[in-house]
Amino acid sequence: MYHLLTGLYSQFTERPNFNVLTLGINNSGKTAWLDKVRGQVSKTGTRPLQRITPTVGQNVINLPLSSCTLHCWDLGGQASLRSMWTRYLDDAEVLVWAMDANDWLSAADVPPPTAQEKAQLPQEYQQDTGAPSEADSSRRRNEAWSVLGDLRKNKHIASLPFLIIMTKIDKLTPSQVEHFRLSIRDVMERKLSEFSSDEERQQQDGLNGIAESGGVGSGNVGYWSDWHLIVCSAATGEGVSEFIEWLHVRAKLQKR
Ligand SMILES: Nc1nc2c(ncn2[C@@H]2O[C@H](COP(=O)(O)OP(=O)(O)OP(=O)(O)O)[C@@H](O)[C@H]2O)c(=O)[nH]1
Ligand SMILES: [Mg+2]
Repeated sequence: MYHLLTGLYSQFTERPNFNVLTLGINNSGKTAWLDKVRGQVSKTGTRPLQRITPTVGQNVINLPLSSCTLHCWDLGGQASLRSMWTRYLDDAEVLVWAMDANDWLSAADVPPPTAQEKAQLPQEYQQDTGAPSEADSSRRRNEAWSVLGDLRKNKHIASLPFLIIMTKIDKLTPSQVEHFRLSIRDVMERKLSEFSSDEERQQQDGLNGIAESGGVGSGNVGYWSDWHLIVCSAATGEGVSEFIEWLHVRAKLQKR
């Protein structure tokens, strides 16, 4: 009887989990970001950024909120580890995709900082060597987008609410951040619509083929209509409230 009652009690009092799958290529800032969010939600400290090492395997971060627990999976993003992601896809209820904002500056037409603006940055970002070269950034942008395109082929993933986090904005000057905020959403909108156009084309090709063969077609055109973008920093905590709020609303919609 005691066990029955305690079982019933915990069934009615336990907060349901909302599974947040956090992915992105290596060095995109997933672990540092989730550590910052955890630190702010639980009001405990965070690890110094220099002590965050590449993830080999997975981290699980539970963020208890009023109506649910955000159960965040943070998986290693190195190329050799990405095949492991497939094990988590089916149980995901939202996809968070991390990218380093510094890799997207030229794509968002953000001008380089003036010498005066640069002098206001923390010492370690003032040398030119601190910023990634355009060749590196371009390679990482293409890699991130191609990996995301592969993920989108999974129909369950493509049907989920989708949150892009643009990390490490503390490395930018205030005017760069302002510029970035103004233009990056349009850049992403355009990039995401390219996925839809490709899929539409494929669906159309499929339908043409079907018309000839008499079969039934399928496609995932129009997915990721519920998407959002947050610019954030694990160094300053910028974006933490927006991140929690956006996820909490999605969790409440799904769990009611
Ligand atoms: N300045 C600054 N550095 C950051 C920030 N976030 C992460 N970093 C640094 O970037 C490096 C990579 O961050 P991680 O959080 O390990 O990146 P990850 O995406 O988890 O990488 P993998 O685990 O390899 O997939 C770390 O050494 C951090 O010190 C940030 O917001 N600001
Ligand atoms: Mg990591």
